[in-house]
Amino acid sequence: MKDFEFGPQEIKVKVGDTITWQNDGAKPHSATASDGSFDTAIFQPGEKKSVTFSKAGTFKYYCQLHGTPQGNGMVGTVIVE
Ligand SMILES: [Cu+2]
Repeated sequence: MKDFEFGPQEIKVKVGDTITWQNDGAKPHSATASDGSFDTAIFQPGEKKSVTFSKAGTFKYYCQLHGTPQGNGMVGTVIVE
């Protein structure tokens, strides 16, 4: 993540995989699932947070500070296969 986007914006992983978000921006950010299934909480520049995906599905997520659960602003998608 940077200010103010996730890269890549969409990622495909397998069930059981772990995604690590690294905050390479100058502002705090979060990766928060729109359906509430995961949340890194807000974390600071230079920090990393990991989430393991144990269920298949398409998970939209957003930054609590710069996006919305409806998909506006700083948002991304995790596809778990
Ligand atoms: Cu943010």
